[in-house]
Amino acid sequence: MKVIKTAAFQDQKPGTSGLRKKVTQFQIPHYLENFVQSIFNAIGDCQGKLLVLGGDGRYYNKNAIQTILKMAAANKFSRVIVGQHGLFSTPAASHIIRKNQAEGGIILSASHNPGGPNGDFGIKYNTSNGGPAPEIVTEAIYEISQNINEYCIVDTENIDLSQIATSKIGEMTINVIDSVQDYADLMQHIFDFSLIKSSVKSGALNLCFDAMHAITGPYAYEIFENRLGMTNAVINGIPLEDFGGGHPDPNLSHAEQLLQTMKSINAPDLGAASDGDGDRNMILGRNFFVTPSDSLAIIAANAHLMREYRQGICGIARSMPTSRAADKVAERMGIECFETPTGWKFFGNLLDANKITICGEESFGTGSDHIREKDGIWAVLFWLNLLAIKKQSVEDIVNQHWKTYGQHYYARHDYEEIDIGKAKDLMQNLEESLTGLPGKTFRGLEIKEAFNFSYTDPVDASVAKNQGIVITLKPDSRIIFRLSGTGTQGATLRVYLESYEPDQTKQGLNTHEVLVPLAAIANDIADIRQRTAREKPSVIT
Ligand code: VG1
Ligand code: CO
Repeated sequence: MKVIKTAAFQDQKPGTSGLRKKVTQFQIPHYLENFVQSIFNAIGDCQGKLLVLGGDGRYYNKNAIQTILKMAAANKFSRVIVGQHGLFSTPAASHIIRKNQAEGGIILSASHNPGGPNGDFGIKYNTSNGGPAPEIVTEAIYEISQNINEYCIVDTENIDLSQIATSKIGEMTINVIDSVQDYADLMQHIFDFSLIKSSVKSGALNLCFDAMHAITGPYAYEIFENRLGMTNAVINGIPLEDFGGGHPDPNLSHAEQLLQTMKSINAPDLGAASDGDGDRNMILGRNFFVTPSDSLAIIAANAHLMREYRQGICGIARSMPTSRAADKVAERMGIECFETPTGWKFFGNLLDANKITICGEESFGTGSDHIREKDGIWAVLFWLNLLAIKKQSVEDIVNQHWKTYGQHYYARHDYEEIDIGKAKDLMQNLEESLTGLPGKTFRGLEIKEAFNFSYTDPVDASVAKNQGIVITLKPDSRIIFRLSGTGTQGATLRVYLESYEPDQTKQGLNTHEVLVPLAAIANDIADIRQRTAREKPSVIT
């Protein structure tokens, strides 16, 4: 074992979901090691403990895995469970941590950010409940990283991760396990595979799943093709270190091929895609897009039809910028709907305390209490199971939902890679204007409230401040502004627009057109174009 002297880096502050930086940054000597040692120091005594380790297979995954294994041995972990080839999707890692009652897990991923030598890399620590470390833990890691001056590592050969086998570094056992099996079994336990299978067999149900050359490929082949018999359901299923040069973000801008398929004459009943690390999902019907916020609400409204949730759900949670479609479902069910800050880490306490069963975010994330991460394939299976039960099209299911609950027109406008100083000024300016806004009318719509969202966790009373600027307008619209916490270049301004429409005759219109006035008001209030020097958003989802 070697103790290596190091100098601290001052920029290792985890964001919305772990530490994300350019690969080139992680390649700076000691950069990765410093952060990993900071995680281990935050855990405290690692002696005798079990760690789960895996990543989404992006460029630098292989190098980082070897380093972390050698550091885990030096820090006296008794055992590490690693996915074969160093791979785990984020939801699979969450499940493995829970199933094996591990101390925690390290997930290597920058999720939906592009990969490759010039792309992004990331590292995230999950605690024993299988969920992303809460802020109190990420803050502790960050603090340690700012003063770290040494780390420990065992000087040894690289470990062979290509075979399912058990090996050792000194005293520490390394179990290389199948990355897919346990997760696929969990899915089979939750959903009615025989029902889905018989619908598929009768020709009444088919799927196109776009793995975007990311981690879900192997999971999708095993679950959709092998276990459910959906031949040729998976496209872009071979994981690549640079995701084939693409942007592994399942949305209308990046899942081009899938979109074309869903617009074609032979479109399957369900189209879906997942992101780099497999926790996101996009749901499409034939020539029809389901907003993630609607998907969350529909999943919540229909959960009781699934075997796993047949007792009903105990509560729902959504992140603040997510549309309030889920709130309408909760209201009718007489259960609570919690509004949390952006990021899955805020759902953990609610799930652990049995306050919620279903949760989700507008950013293509849905999940339940089966694990402590959002889960892309779970969401696709939910929809498959729902289609098999309802024998209706995706579009009909959504239309019916709107008739019952009303429609929340919704879009997110992202201004990516803008100047950090300008982005901060914009937010600062907005913040300062808040008190003067209520009562004012913009383009015929009166502002009701204007505030900076802060959250008090109902379980441990921890407080998260400055989580985004919320503007509510009469009769029932919202505009939300926040800066992204996952980007690695400049700043990304996210503007979320939502307008509620209970009138059935005004539902199903073109979302973009319906939201034009709100987008204009957002610009009036925040002076976006002027301040960002951008004519329009870089991405609309
Ligand atoms: C984004 C999304 C957020 C999500 C996070 C991690 O964060 O908005 O809802 O939880 O990514 O998802 P931000 O701070 O950039 O808005 V993933 O699939 O990238 O781990
Ligand atoms: Co992700």
